[in-house]
Formats: sequence, structure tokens, C-alpha cells
Amino acid sequence: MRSPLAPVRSWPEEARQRYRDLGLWTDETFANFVADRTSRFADRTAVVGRDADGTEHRWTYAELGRQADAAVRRLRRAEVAPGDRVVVALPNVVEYAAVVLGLFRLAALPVFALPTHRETELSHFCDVADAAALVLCGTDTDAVDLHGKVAAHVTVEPPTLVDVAGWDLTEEAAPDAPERVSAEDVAFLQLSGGTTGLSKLIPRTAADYLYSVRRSATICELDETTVMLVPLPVSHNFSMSSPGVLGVWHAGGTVVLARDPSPRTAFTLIERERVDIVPLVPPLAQAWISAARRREPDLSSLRLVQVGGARLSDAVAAQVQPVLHGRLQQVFGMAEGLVNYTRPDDPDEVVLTTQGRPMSDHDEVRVDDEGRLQTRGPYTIRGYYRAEAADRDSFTEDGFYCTGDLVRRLPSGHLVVTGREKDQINRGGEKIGPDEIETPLLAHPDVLDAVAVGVPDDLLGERLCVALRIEPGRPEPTDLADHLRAAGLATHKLPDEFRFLDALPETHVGKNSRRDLRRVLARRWSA
Ligand code: OOB
Repeated sequence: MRSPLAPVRSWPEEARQRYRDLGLWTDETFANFVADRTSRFADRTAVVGRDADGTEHRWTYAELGRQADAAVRRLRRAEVAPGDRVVVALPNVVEYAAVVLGLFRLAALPVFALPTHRETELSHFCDVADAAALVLCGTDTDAVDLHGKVAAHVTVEPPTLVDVAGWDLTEEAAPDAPERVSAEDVAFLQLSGGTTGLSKLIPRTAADYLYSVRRSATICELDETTVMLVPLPVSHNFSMSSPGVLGVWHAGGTVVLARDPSPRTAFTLIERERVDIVPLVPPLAQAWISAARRREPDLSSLRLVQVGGARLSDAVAAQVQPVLHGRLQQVFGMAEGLVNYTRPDDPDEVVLTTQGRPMSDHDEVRVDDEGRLQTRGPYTIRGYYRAEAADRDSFTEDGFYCTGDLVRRLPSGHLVVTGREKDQINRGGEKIGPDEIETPLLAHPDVLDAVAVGVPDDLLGERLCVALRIEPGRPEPTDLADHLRAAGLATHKLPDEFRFLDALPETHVGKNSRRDLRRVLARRWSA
């Protein structure tokens, strides 16, 4: 038996009532959402993409519903029950859609991990969520090996392995009755970017999340003719709900899953499927721009190129529309809630130089004299899942989330992101907590001290740099990346560079100073 879901800090009753009265929150659950859209849009194309074996599929909404039912049966066979948490760490394969909608049907709660996560992260999520199952793709990673490592790490009863690579997608399945849940119950757990310690889990409800999905779909003008390409990991909040795959399925459009984000794969799919909207992180936008200049693909179908996850430089912003054809939309969002968009009808100046304004008139945004951004609203959480210490640091008494971002607010309400006060590395949109890297490095026999920081980088915005102090007189270790890999760290967190210093800069109380270190490393690099 798995423990029941832990209590979460939810919106106070007064706010919930207000959001209901305003019609922002409805009683649509995710199970209702799946049942409704798969029948309403039955004959339209819901998903185009490859399965775990690389075979391409084109599923109608009706077929997607059948695949979700088949997934329910397989999950039940793996002893997943309503209310159970299930860690999903899949690449962009069609089985992803079946698993996630199946979990929603079953009223089990997905925990949205990334395919690059390894046992360090996966076992942490299993522990915090007391996960009943772990869903992996065995043609991508050695699922049995990874699951074994996770099982060896966890302190809870190990999760069951569900490997989608073995699934026969032609198998028939009869639907069974959807489970009864409330739209205001926690429906899934998203991941925060790590700051201190590993990612925290973010409890989201159908009421709050689907509000943000509907609002996003409206702002981005989605309808049944929408075709969205998803080159980023589909589980990321951006790809999932801003407006993401849920926004597209809400509106009856088509999701095209790209197995990899390369310009070659993406351009082929854009041309063939007549894609009209795509979410990108800044380094990817830059890579596509330079590839498009050389290859001149037919991108005439692109209507909206969304860029978010990290600060887009004004210089790159200016090249998006001329080269990629679609109008730029800047997206400044966070898995905790608040998402800002530039609007399709904003003046060019605003689209090119701001990170947008809140999607909802009911988003409350507070910017103090130092530029610190705090927010509260109908789809911004009031607390993390089972993380009371983090809650004390990240939420104010009156329920505002302290984003850790520094912004300037224009009279129009648009925000310009000017920096960050949270201790985090944003490597081209991937959020990494310094101690996620430092802690395993300190376990290396030759390492006396290690400090991870983000260093300015033309392509990534920030690259991950670790400064190390080693035993004097010892040779510089060459196995640090292997050491981190062996420690079970996500592959996207492997440092871009290791720098050996005789002394690490310290603050006046003798702690390592990240700020000074960043300055030293940036200076050395530019010299
Ligand atoms: C998105 O979500 P997360 O949770 O991975 O990261 C949130 C953080 C923000 O607090 C901010 O520090 C940074 O990522 N960020 C940006 C940005 N978009 C996100 N910083 C500067 N400019 C931007 N445009 O990254 C996310 C969630 C939903 C939609 C889009 C992105």
C-alpha cells in the first residue's frame, strides 16, 4: 500500500470561491478533459510522432482515447491504482501521450520527470512522491538497469517498472469507467528548477492548470487547425501547457512530437505537417536561425515562434521573424504558475524587448525596489509538495510566490527580466541547482572543494562551470565527468567546463562566494 497523497498548502477558501465565481476554475477534471476531447474531436488528428521503436504514428483523437485506455489496462496490471503517484521519464514518443492521458483517466498522478534524469533525480522523486511506478523507454535507456539503480536508492518501497518499449500499440482495449475525483484535487506533480537541493515537486490541480491552459490557448489563438511541433521535452511546463500539448488537445489541433530538436528533424516536420506554432528555448532558436540561413527550408506555415525558459537576447529576438517566418512570442513562465506572454498584436518593440505580461488579469504581480518579482493568482501554487522549509523561503505570509527573478515592469505591465537572485544556473533553459553538482563532486577523492556557477555564454546564455580546489601537488583529475555520471546525475547536468583554482573566492564570513567566482571566471574567460 502506498501512502495517501500528503496534504498540500492550497489556496485559501476565499480565493477558491472567488476563482470559481469568476468562472476561472471549473469542475472539469483531467479524466473529463480526456473523455470530452477524444470524443468531440474524434476524427481529427491528435498526435503525430514516433513510437519507442521509431515507427511513425498518426493518431486521431479517437485512437488516442483507445491508446489511453490500453495504457490504463497496462498500468493497472503494474498495480497502479487511483491516487498513486507515477514518475514518468519519457522522451518525445507517442506512448507518452497514451501514458499521461491513461494516468489522468485512472486518476493516478503523473510526476513529470525528464528523459535525461538518472537515479539521483528519479529516486528523489520516487521518495518524495512515494511513487508506485516508474515509466521509462527501454529503447532510449537501459530501463532495467536504471530502474534497478533507482530501486536500490529509494527509501520507500521500490516503484514497479513500466517500460513502454515493450508495448504492442495494436492491442485492443475497452474503456473502463473514469474514476471520480474533484477538479480541485491535486492531479499531478511538476518539477521546480533546483536551487538548494534537487527539484521540488509542484502540486497542480485540474482547476488551476486547465484555467492556464484555456487562457494560453486563447492568447496563442489555437483552434482545430493548429499544428504544434514539440521539439523540447514534452513534460516541461512550457511544452505541456503554455499553451503546449494540453492547449492543442483542448482546442482540437494536432501535436507533432519531434524525437530530437535538431533543425534537420524539425524543418522536415514543419514542412511536411505545415506546423504553425512551436515552443523553443533561446539556444535552440539561435541554432534554428543559423541553420535556416544556410538551408532555406520552407517555414511559411509558421505563424508563432514562442521563445522562453531563459532570457532571449534582444539581438536574437530581432532575427526570429525575418529568418523563421513566424511572429516571435516571448514566454516568461515558471512551473510554479505565473506565465507571461507577449501578445500577437503587441507592437514590435514590445515583442522584441520584453518577456511579456501575465496571461491573466487575475495574476497579482508585485515588484519591489530591488526588482524582485513576487506573484499570486489563480494558477500559481501556494506551497510545494512535502517541502516545508522551501515553502518558508519561497512563499510570503500572504501567499505570494517569490520567483527569485529580477524584473523591470513597464507602464503597460510588460516585464523585462533583468537578472536573478535565486541560486540557480539556467543553462539554456535547463535549471540546475549548484549543489546538485557540488555534492557529488565533493565525494571524489581528489576534490577538496567545488563550486558550480553559471558563466555567461553566447549560445547557452549561461554555461555550467565548476571551479575546483584539489590536493596541492596532485595531478588534476580527468575523470570528473565520469564520476558525475557514475554518481547517477542527469546527463543534462554534466558541467561544460572544470576550472582548477588554487583558492576559491570567499565571502567575509569565509563561505564560498559564488558572485565573486562568477566574476573571476568571466574575467579569465574573456581575457
Ligand atoms: C519555465 O519554467 P521553469 O520552472 O523551468 O523555470 C522558471 C524560471 C523563471 O523563474 C526564470 O528564472 C526563468 O525560468 N525563465 C526566464 C524566462 N522564462 C523562464 N528567464 C528569462 N526570460 C524568460 N523568457 O522555464 C517556463 C515555464 C512555462 C513557460 C515557459 C517557461
